[in-house]
Amino acid sequence: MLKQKLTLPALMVGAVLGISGCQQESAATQDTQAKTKALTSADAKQFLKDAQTELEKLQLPAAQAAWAYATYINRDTAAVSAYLSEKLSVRTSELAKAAAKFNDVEVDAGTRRQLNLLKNSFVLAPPADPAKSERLSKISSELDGMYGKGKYCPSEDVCWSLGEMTSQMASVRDHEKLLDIWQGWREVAPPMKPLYEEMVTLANEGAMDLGFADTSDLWRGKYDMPADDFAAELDRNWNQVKPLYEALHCHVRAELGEHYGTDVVPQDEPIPAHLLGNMWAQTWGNIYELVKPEQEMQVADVTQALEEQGYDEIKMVKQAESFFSSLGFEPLPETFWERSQFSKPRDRDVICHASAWNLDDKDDLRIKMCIKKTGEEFNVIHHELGHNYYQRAYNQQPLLYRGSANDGFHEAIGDTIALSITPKYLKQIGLIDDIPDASNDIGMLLQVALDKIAFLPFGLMVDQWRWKVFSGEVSPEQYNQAWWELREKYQGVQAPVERDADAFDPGAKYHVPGNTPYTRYFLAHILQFQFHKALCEIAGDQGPIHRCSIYGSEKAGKALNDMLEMGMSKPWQDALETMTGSRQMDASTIAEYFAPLKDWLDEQNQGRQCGW
Ligand code: X8Z
Ligand code: ZN
Repeated sequence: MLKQKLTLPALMVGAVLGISGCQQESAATQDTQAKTKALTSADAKQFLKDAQTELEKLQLPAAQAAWAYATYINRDTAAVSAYLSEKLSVRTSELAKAAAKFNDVEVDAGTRRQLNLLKNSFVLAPPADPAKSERLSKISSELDGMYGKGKYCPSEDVCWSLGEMTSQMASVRDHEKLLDIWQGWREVAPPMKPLYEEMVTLANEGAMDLGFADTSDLWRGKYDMPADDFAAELDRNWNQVKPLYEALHCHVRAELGEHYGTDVVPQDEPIPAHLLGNMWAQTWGNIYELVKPEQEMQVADVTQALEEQGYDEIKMVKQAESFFSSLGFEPLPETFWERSQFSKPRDRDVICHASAWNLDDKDDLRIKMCIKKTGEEFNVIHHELGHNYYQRAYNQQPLLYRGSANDGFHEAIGDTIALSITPKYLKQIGLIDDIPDASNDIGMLLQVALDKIAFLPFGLMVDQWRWKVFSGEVSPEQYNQAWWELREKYQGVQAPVERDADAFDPGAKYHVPGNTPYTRYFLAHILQFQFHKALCEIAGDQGPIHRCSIYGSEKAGKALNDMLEMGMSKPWQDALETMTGSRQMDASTIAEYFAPLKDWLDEQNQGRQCGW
């Protein structure tokens, strides 16, 4: 993930955490002085300048402490990281409140935007009461650590990390074993539940202090449009792709029924969540072999190719870097290679969930991963580097503009590049020998759809749940039930066994204890196809978009960079228009990309009972 807490994203280091009572003078003093005379636009500009200088100083140590904690979870790194994040968070909140003094002052659009961004920058806003903001900071850091340290011990002398269980979920085909792993990992979550409840209350208090109705209102208010209009935009895009998702679901359920038996996979119910090749049933590409077309199809096996070509973790990252270089981006700095975490350390707990970091808003870029040598992880590496190149592209902007146009853009860049990992590209870099001809396209499209289309309803439902939790529509007693209702409604996936009364299954997904908003990934899965299409056109690719690779096109690279450099200086609609010519997020490119697959799925599904 983009460590959204770390860039102004950097402001959000503090956003999640908080300290109080910090006595920095500047803005507060100015406020008092300013009261005596009418405020002007020049005052607002000066206020923003001072605020950004001050926050910049608080960010670097907070980011360094957060890195130390994430790559070495222990008591001391937890304490230091929580402390420094809180300092930054509380100061940001004080400044955001002080910014309200300019509400009625006439200022230019850019100044107004920066004043608003200051207020909107939080993920979890700290309450004004110092004891409470300190508590919020500690809970947030503890939840992160609980997830990072999580493991499942099926017997006394065997314990599995999440990474090990992830590999098993991908490859094991015995449904009882899968169920054991699925349930075992979820034991990490019940102890999180009381902390999560407390956190929701504290964060809502912080949000209300800033003038938001609750944390959901804060989260939905970051999209350059009224919160309710944004929610409607999500629905509109989801409805555009739903027929394709439903067709994919129908086919996959039928094939799983063939494999496991219809007593395990009833044909008129949601699919049991442990059979889809992924711990959260969020991407299904790992069960391609179970659902592939009967007719023999040549589909590139990147995992196998990486192994055959002797790729190690570093070589995988270098290969991803060279894609960006081929577009005209500068190579990553030497410090990236020295300071990143590429592999899982053997001697300590770390947060393995992939993330990209920008510590100093200059050149201290890093990724933190526990890379496994698979095609799936090769894509994740591109995803993470997309964050790093974005961070570097906007580092000339003022602090408050150092972020992506909206958070979906940040998540979409690396994925856009990864859509260009087509057979044509794999041949160019020597990973495969032959490009399969068009008669194999259904195989390739199905493989991509199992990851990208299957993901969409998951990408949507996680925050549908959190928004209800933050707004109080779902109470703590209903947390788990509400989670599964949404899983069924959107994904057509169900819990494979009845869940215990104390189960807290949302806590077993990184972004919930990690407090990373999730709608961004839904947006990214729509946007990346729009970006890919636009860049393919700019690159002059003549073929169908699912076969296009922009590798080597400096023209496409320039167009991409023009958008990245804007950071969040303009509404996201402007950034989108710059590169694609459109001002709307729109799923019709997805329909175009997968059109041949949709026809094929509809054929397969004839006579089948679809839906749940
Ligand atoms: O968390 C991530 C990235 C880091 S921003 C690896 N993703 C989501 C997830 O793993 O749940 C990428 C796609 C969805
Ligand atoms: Zn990400």
